[in-house]
Amino acid sequence: MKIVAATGNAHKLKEIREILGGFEVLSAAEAGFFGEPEETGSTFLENALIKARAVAEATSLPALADDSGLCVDALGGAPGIFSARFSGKGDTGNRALLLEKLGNTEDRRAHFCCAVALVFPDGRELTAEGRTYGSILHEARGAGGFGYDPLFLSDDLGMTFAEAAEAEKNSVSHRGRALAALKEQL
Ligand code: ITT
Repeated sequence: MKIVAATGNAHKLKEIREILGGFEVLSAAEAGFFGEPEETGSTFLENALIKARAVAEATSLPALADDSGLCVDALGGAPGIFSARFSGKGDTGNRALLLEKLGNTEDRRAHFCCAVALVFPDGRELTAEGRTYGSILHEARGAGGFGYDPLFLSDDLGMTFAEAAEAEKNSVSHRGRALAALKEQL
């Protein structure tokens, strides 16, 4: 089955392709979609549906969107759905702002959330969610992954997502778990 990944984030696309081995996953650009749907939802799931619906409608192909982010307990769940836009200065700025906001806070617990939506051109919709738990380090560790990965010490792996091999991260990540749940429905 051919699926279009409704994302402009190349790191997400790479992980989605690895996790969904067996499906042909086109990038949005490969499917001729260059828009950036506005994420006006108030939950990960609403935003995933907004992105997937826009791409399914424009390309007439099944479209898969991922809306995800980091929720930090001591920050009341922030940055949450605003994870990509937290500092306005990309991944490096986002990590710096997170460390600044946490300062020496002792409670460093956090989790990643991921909502995925698969929308078919005939209007059928499948959704699933995944979470993964860990804590925020005081400084970055590891060179892999993207976003907040170097600061996120995974409870499951005992290392940061940036220190983990790609397959290790995918086996316990919020994205891996959400897509596994979606695959079961398929
Ligand atoms: P699209 O909306 O085009 O898919 P985006 O990067 O804007 O791309 P989101 O709005 O879902 O996507 O924001 C996700 C942000 O959450 C991402 O930019 C990272 O900062 C963070 N994030 C999500 N999953 C992550 C992961 O596996 N590792 C590290 N950070 C992650």
